[in-house]
Order: sequence, then C-alpha cells, then structure tokens
Amino acid sequence: MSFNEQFDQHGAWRREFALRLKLLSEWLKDHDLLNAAVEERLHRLESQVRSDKVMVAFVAEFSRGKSELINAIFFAGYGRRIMPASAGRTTMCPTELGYDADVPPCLRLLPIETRLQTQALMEWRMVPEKWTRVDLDVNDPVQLAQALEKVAEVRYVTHDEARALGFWHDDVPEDNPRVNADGLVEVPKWRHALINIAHPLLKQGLVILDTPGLNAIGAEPELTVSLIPQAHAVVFILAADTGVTKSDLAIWREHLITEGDDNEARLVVLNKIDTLWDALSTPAQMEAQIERQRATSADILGLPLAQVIPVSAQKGLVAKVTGNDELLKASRLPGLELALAQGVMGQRQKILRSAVAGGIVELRAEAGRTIHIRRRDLAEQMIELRGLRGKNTSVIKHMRSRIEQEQVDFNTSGAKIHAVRSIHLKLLRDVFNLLGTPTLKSELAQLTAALKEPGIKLGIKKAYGQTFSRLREGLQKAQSTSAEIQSMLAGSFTQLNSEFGFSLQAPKEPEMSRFLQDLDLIERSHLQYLGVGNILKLAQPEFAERLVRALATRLRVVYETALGEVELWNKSAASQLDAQLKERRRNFGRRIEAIERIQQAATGLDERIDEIDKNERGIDELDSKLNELTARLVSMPARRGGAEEPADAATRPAPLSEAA
Ligand SMILES: Nc1nc2c(ncn2[C@@H]2O[C@H](COP(=O)(O)OP(=O)(O)OP(=O)(O)O)[C@@H](O)[C@H]2O)c(=O)[nH]1
Ligand SMILES: [Mg+2]
Repeated sequence: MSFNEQFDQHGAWRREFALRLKLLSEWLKDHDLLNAAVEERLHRLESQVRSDKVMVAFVAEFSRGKSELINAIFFAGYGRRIMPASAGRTTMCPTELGYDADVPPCLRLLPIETRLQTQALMEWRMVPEKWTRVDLDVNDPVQLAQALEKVAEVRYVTHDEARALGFWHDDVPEDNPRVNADGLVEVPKWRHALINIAHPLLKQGLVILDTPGLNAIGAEPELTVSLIPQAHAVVFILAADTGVTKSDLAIWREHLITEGDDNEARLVVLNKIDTLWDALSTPAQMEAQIERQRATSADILGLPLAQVIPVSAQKGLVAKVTGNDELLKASRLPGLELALAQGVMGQRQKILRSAVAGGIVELRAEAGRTIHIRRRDLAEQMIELRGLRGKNTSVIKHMRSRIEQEQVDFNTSGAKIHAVRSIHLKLLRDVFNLLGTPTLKSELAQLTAALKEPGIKLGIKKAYGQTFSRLREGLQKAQSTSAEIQSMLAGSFTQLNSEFGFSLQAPKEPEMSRFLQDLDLIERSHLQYLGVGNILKLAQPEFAERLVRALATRLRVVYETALGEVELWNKSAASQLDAQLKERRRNFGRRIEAIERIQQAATGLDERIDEIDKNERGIDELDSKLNELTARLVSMPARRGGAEEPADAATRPAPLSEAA
C-alpha cells in the first residue's frame, strides 16, 4: 500500500469515527446520560480525531532533492513539477504545506525582516496581516507552480543587515552565504512559507515541511528546536553518488539525531540512484553499487539498513506523470512510499487509535455509572412497593412520611457534599497555579536574564539545566498534589457511598510523566542546537530572547495540555457527584408520586410494580446499547486494514444506520 493509500484509509477511518461519535452523543442526550464529564470527553475525542495532524519533514543539504521528492510522492497528480526544484540552492525558506478549511487556497509568506524582532515563529502565525498572501488556483497547475516559485526568492543586503538577520557570522566564515559583485549578501526574501491547498492528503491532516539547505536551517532556531523535533517523521536525503558528505553529517548531527531517541521515525533516502545507471554496467553491478552506498551510509549514520532507502525522485516523478510503470519500478519510489506508509504513518495511527480507545473506555464508565444508579433506585423502589402489598392505608401513609423524612435528611446533607467540593477546589487551585501561564512566564524570564549575562557561553548548559529542573519540580509537585486530591476524594466518596448508597468512584489523577518526558525532549533539542556551534550566536543581541521565546511557545503547549487533563479530571469527579445528586432527587420524586397513586386507587400498586419491571428491562436495554455503541467505536477496524487489524466482513462494523 502506498503512503497515499494508507493516508486515505486513515482519513476514512477518521470520518467514520466522527460520525459514530456524533450518533453516540445524540443517543446519550436522548437518554439523559450526557453529564458535564461525558460531554467534555466527547468533545475531546471529537477534536482529537478531527485535528490530528501528521507532519513529515524533509531535511537535507541543498540540492539533494527534497523538493523533487515531495513532488514525486505527493504532487505527481498535477501532471508536472509543483514545488520548485532545480540545480543549486532552490528552496530558500522553510515551507509548510497543509490544509486549513477556514483559509482560501493561498501561499502566505513571512518577510525575513521579522527576524529582527523577537517574536517566535509560532507567534507570527497569529498575525496574518504580517504575511504576504498570494491566492492559488488549485485547478491550474501552471499558476500553482508559478506562485510557489516565490519560496526561492532572495534579497541582497549589506553585511550589517545580514549579520542582524542571523545569516552572517564573522567567526564561522565557511558557513556564510554568497556575496554578489556589488558586495551585497544574498539572503532569503522570506522567513517562512505556508501553503494552504485542498490536496486530498493535506485535507486529511498531513502536513509536509520542506526545508532549505544547511545555512538557512541553522539561521532559524525554531526549525531545530521546534518544528523538526515535533515532526512525526523526518526524511533525510543523501545523494547516491556522493553518499554521506561532511555537510550531510553536520546536518544529521545538528537536526536529526536525538540522544536517547531510537530514531525510529527517521528515514534516510539515498536519492538520485539514476545517476548510477550506466549503459556499460550490468544491472547486477549497478545494484551492488547501490547496496554498497546504502550499507556505508547506514553505518555512518548509525541506522539499521532497512531505514536507508535508495530511490530516484526525479525518475519517479517522470514515471508517474507519463504513466511509465517500468520506470516507476526502476525509480524504487514505491518502496519508499511503503516504508513511509507502514512505518511512520502506521505507527502514528496506532497511537491515535489507542488514545481514542482509552477515551472511549472512560466515557463508557462515566455514562455507565448513571445507568447503574438508575438501576439501583428501581430495585429499591421495587422492594419498597412489594412490601406494601396487602397493607392497609395507614401503613401506606406511614411509608409516605418516611420517604419524605428521608428526603429532608438528604437535602440537609447537601452541606457535607458542598464541603467536599470546596476542599477539592482549594487543592485544585494549587495544581492550576503550578501549571499556569504566570509560573511558566516567570521561569522563562529568569532564563532569558541568565542567557543575557556576559560570559554565559560556558554556563549555558547550567542555565538551561536549572530552568528545566525547576520546571520538572513544578510538574512533580503538581503530580503529588493531584495524588493528594485523589486520595481525599476517594475517602469522601467512600463515605458518601456508604451514607447515601451512591456509587461514586474517584477518577484517577492525570499522569504527569508524559509531560516530564516532553520537557526532556525539549531540553535536549535546545542543548543539541546550542551544542553544535550555534552557541556563538548567543553573543548576538536578541538571539537569547528569540531562543527563549521559541522555547516558550513549545512549553506552553505542554502546560496547556497538562492543565486540560487536570480540568477533565476535575470535571469527571464533580459531574459524578452532580449526576448522583440529580438522580437521587428524581428518585424521591418518583417514590412519592408512586405512593400518591397507590393512595388514590387500590389497583395503583400492581400497576406501579409492573411499570418498574418494565423500566428495569429498559435499563438493561440501555446498558447493552451503550456497550454496543462504545464497543463499535473502539474496535472499528481500518478498511482493508493496516497489518495489525482484521478487516473481514465479520468484524467490520454494521452500517451506520443501524446504530441510530
Ligand atoms: N538525476 C537526478 N536528479 C535529481 C533527482 N532528484 C532531484 N534531482 C535534481 O536535483 C536538483 C535539486 O533538487 P531539489 O529538489 O531542488 O533539491 P532540494 O533538496 O530541494 O534543494 P534546496 O531546495 O536547494 O535545498 C534538481 O535539479 C533536481 O531535478 C534524482 O533522483 N535524480
Ligand atoms: Mg528544495
């Protein structure tokens, strides 16, 4: 299966999931099972699946064929070359291709001068008016390709300007860009490009990142510290004829290997194998040559052989455009697509599916609890009413006053429940503080100040280390406070359960270890970036600030996610209480109403018992329907599934209409 097919399939799965989730939510609403926690959970699942993005980054020295490979894999359908690809330096700025339904098809370009300001790239994304916009006509491949030529545009500036923009370093002259006859330095005209087109794969959440060669990557710290580390897959490209050169190795070290990472999501492409095709050699000789280059490259980069894939991007593109199957086979492009589809994408999809399955299980438990209370209430009423059989009016009257007394007692116990809530909220506020924006802001202000200190170059690791260890401490504190809240809740829930016959269950507190891991990864990418020569740039005004702002945008995402989980946890606990209180109040109402009817007519009792009997059966049906609807969401297989899922007719979900 090609990358495109695998992605299509994933898209189909997501659409089906969204539909089924909507049906489930309507069904829950119809049966009054939609409490705040369930609603929040549904909302999260929906947005998790809808907004799931998969970013594949193409990184390499200039002219290795990144853009050509993107054309060959994703855009051959346009019948021509779409991304500019030519000899020498072509792509001058990082270029992200994706799809956002709220924006018309366009190319947006952020001027390079924005680098003179401290805002992080992520922050510029929120300021659309600073970007130059070019509308794109997706039905006109010629216009499309012409417009995209802009990512190759350059400007000529003085040495001072080049220095200020971060492209000129007196201490590392070999990395400096070209100077023209007038003594002006060639720099990219744009800092970043965003292409928004409704390409079928992009519509399904694929984001492609094309990057420029060495110097230009180094000039944008966010590429190293944010964009590339966050990509779900990185394709690193070498030329088959040269193998791993010194500058290839520099890029690999600076951007692609992460200490402690298994580098599983890295694919190395040995491109341009057609340059080894030679009429005087036998196919076996050519094959042996390719295999040799492959083995050497894998060895130098420290990767398993299977992660190094030889292709010819250019011949692959030509073959697809002209429909030449033989050439396509010779280009070996399908082999790369397979590796991308099964390895990287397959992995990513598995993660999403298992996360979603976990959410569904929680949702089932939350909705199931309400069903459980209803069933218990019915059982109690049944006992109560059976006990009234054959009893005289005074017994019935007595029963009524007992229920009313119980109701009064229950209402006054509201104070106890209120007390539980308020202690809970107080502790929760501590957790919110630990994870809130002001805490993060003050930490990062300290780091900026430390980095700006003269002579920091040697102490930089320490400055980062201190900041990160404080951040870690904060997360650990949040974890222990959450554990405290959890055990407090568990205690008071047990008490309420025995006192009022509730079935409250304190939900497990969120696990902070995932966020601690995120911190590690972020710290590593920063240290790695600073470790490879870029430390010199710290001498530059604003560089430290820019770096910390890039750090802040990444950390913010981690903290917001953590905070979101704490909120969900809180909602789950609070809404359980609310739901049980509500059901109990309703139950009192029903019991009194039943007694009233019995008091009025002699036949009332048997009718009521029958009714409860019927209601109990209704509850059983409700429960099994809930099981069915949630189980279907969890076990929904991928059509013609990935290797791990069965996809035969028997396990395939029934048509959607049946679920209604
Ligand atoms: N023979 C041959 N040439 C290729 C192949 N892939 C790319 N090229 C050529 O190599 C040149 C560079 O390709 P690009 O796609 O522009 O390379 P890039 O890595 O994007 O380079 P920058 O944008 O400058 O960073 C172009 O002339 C391509 O046509 C290939 O498989 N075989
Ligand atoms: Mg390019």
